[in-house]
Amino acid sequence: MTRLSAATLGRLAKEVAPAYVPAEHGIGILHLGLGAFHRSHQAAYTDAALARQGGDWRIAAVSLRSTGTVDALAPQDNLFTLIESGADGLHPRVIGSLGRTIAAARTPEAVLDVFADPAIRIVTLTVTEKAYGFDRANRDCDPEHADVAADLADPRAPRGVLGILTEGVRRRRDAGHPAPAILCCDNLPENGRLLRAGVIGFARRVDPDLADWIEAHVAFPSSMVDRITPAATAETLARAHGLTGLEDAAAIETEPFAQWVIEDEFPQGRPAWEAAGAIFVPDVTPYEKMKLRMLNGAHSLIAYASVVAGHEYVRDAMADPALAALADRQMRAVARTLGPLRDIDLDTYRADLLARFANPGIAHQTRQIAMDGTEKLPQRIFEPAVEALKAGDDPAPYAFATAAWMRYCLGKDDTGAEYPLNDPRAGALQDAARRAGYGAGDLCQALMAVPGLFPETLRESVFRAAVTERLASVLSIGMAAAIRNEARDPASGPG
Ligand code: CS2
Repeated sequence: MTRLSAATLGRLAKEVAPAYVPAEHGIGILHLGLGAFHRSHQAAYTDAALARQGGDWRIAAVSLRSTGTVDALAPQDNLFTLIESGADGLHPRVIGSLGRTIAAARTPEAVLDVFADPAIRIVTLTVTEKAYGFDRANRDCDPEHADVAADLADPRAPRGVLGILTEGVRRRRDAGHPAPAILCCDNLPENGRLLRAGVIGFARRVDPDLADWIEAHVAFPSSMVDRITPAATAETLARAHGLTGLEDAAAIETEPFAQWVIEDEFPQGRPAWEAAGAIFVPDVTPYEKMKLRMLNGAHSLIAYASVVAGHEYVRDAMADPALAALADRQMRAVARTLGPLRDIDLDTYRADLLARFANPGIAHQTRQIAMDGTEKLPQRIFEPAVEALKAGDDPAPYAFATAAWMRYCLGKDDTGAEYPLNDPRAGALQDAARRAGYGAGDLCQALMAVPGLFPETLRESVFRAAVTERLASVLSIGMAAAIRNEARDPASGPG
């Protein structure tokens, strides 16, 4: 078998190979978090930008924890196949924008060396919500987060995200180089502003002058990112081989749809990401809210209901008309919490989301989406729920999603099969669930009492009663039947 590499690129069909010579372009971006999503999204946008406008904008991508992806990419000159899977079949494309990959666990110093290189003009991040160590309520870093604590104790040899950003920027400042723009691409509300606050909070604790310098000199544009990208499987790799004729240990599959809305604050320039359709706006917040509440909010509902009811993939969940109706109902409800958006019709956006979730070519595991609920639910479910309650809107959709998550926290599906609770606060959730047992009122109360998770308004009687009622139903008749009942209830049906 012949493996994908710079030397074998010539064997690819013209429309599959990069439309530029990757090695002719220098590195201008440092990326933290070399997961499938980075490769299907920012790497693909940058690839299109290089093809369209050239420039020294290839990416040095860092895997913070694992080494597998770096090892898979190394023999391939960091080339990989991106398969777009949609209604009109499979479309492979080889992405040439990764110029270098680094496994931070093996060579942490290499990350800081690249950071300090003045050729790096942008640092991007997809590290997942929980990796940062934010104290979101106080717009600060959380000194008790394991990485933050370790890096505060040893700030010159950081291993966590805020520590690396702070130390990287310090080295740039001390060398007299301008700071790079730092672009957060994780699903967090006002992600740029939050990251800015986290980095400044961290820097303030280790070097107050540096904190002032960051405040004055570093741009943290916010961005909304979107592309549904499941983790790659053995089939993905086999499919890539079949489609391109070259073996690829780092292939990934994604949907045809992609969206990137970015605040255009790049003092040292940026790739022509608009070549692949990125939109530049002065304020990303309304787009972010739309995406987090409609797409991710519905995803979370589907994930918790599905893990308990036994749907492995989102597309299976969408084949259950009652669950699809509840996802639709929730999206209609959250749409009422959003203001108007230029160029976006929310009804079309919602219909497109339902079709994207049902895409038969995408095997997106509901367990993957169910991970880290305590980091995701606040912006996806709780914030819009608070706004809906204030506006006198029906709390039912939010209450059902919350009840589904609470039922999921019991760690056992409706057949009794156990699964691990994958959440940074799994310990607290398990304790609460264990203490409360299977009584709906007690379970609801115990999970609502987990510190800092539920906003006060939701812990009060109206919402709590709405959640308890649904949780009681899920616990007594099982998730599948409770979904059917909920979808039938005319008082809370699609409006
Ligand atoms: C998902 C997201 O895992 C999750 O929580 O909701 O990863 C989702 O697939 C992406 O945000 C889509 O852009």
